[in-house]
Amino acid sequence: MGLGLANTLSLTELGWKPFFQQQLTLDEWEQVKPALVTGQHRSQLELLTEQGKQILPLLPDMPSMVIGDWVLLDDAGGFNRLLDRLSLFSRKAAGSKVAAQNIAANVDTVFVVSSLNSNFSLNRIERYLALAHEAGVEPVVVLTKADQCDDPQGYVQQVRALDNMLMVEAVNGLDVDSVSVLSHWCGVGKTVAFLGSSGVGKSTLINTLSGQAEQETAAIREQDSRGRHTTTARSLHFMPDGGMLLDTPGMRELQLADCERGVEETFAEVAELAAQCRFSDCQHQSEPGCMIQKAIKQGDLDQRRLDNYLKLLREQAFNGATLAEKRSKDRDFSKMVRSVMSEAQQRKKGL
Ligand SMILES: Nc1nc2c(ncn2[C@@H]2O[C@H](COP(=O)(O)OP(=O)(O)OP(=O)(O)O)[C@@H](O)[C@H]2O)c(=O)[nH]1
Ligand SMILES: [Mg+2]
Ligand SMILES: [Zn+2]
Repeated sequence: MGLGLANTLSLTELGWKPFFQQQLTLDEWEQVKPALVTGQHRSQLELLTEQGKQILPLLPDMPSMVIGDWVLLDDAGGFNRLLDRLSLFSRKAAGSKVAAQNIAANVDTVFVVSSLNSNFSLNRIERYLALAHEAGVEPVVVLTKADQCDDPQGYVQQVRALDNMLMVEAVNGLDVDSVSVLSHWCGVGKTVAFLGSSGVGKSTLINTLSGQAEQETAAIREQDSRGRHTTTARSLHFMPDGGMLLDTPGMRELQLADCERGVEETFAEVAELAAQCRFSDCQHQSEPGCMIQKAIKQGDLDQRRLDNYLKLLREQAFNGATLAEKRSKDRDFSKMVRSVMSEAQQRKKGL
């Protein structure tokens, strides 16, 4: 984290907004101190208040907190409570683990970073867009390594064709002038999260935008254009003129869970067509009166986009159901533990 300025930042510069202020009573405002979560470790959080850095040891009865969260501290610097969030990014934890994983809270903009090499994928970009829309955060698609690509504008057009309201920029992440098109989103008190696969140049962008070589970066593998997971933890960086940049490790797999609204919003024109199909349970394959198949035949909709829409809808529903089942099993288990314990207590008391 950029230490230089961080010690003297005001609450507004740290991203404090009326939405958070409104959650405090007048008494609280006099007695407690707001603190921003800037780093996460297994047993403690790094916080930043107007007075500077502070460590908060984690205790079992605290709620789960994530970078970008605002918490209130009491006089002694102890945890008082977590404030409601403006936005929250979460995904299904990687691998076979059945759990939701929070990525960041209270982010203003997400840069969906993708490089202009053989690793470019519209399907993957749509996946990240669904996550951003679900979180209620404005996405900007940032296409890196424009300097290594023959036709960056061709790719910009491809991404823009997904949604003509979408913001898309092609940049050379190593060049200060080139990345200046992104500074619009990185103003005072604003937080931008960088999401994307390993090796696409998230940390490189953060170094160039913040004018510091804070984050380690590493060359990608030649044969498949993929990165080596150089960044291993999320971290918040401060820009010289204000603004916070959240670096994240490249995700090996981004699985969506409980993300229906985000998928529908990302594929708004497909969802609109689906609503006009003759049958309300249309599978959009070969049913008569299917408006989606009609649009594909007329060349108005890509088969790829339909396939990805259906895939992401199925995936988020499946993962959502798995998580719900796990939660209900956990609840049953803790209920059972509680009842066994109270039986044991009653036996002890000779009841
Ligand atoms: N030519 C060129 N190289 C770039 C650009 N952006 C990043 N690179 C290079 O790509 C490699 C990977 O960049 P990183 O910034 O480490 O990628 P990352 O997204 O942070 O990767 P992880 O930390 O593994 O998730 C480095 O060698 C960078 O110098 C760019 O716009 N142009
Ligand atoms: Mg990195
Ligand atoms: Zn249909």
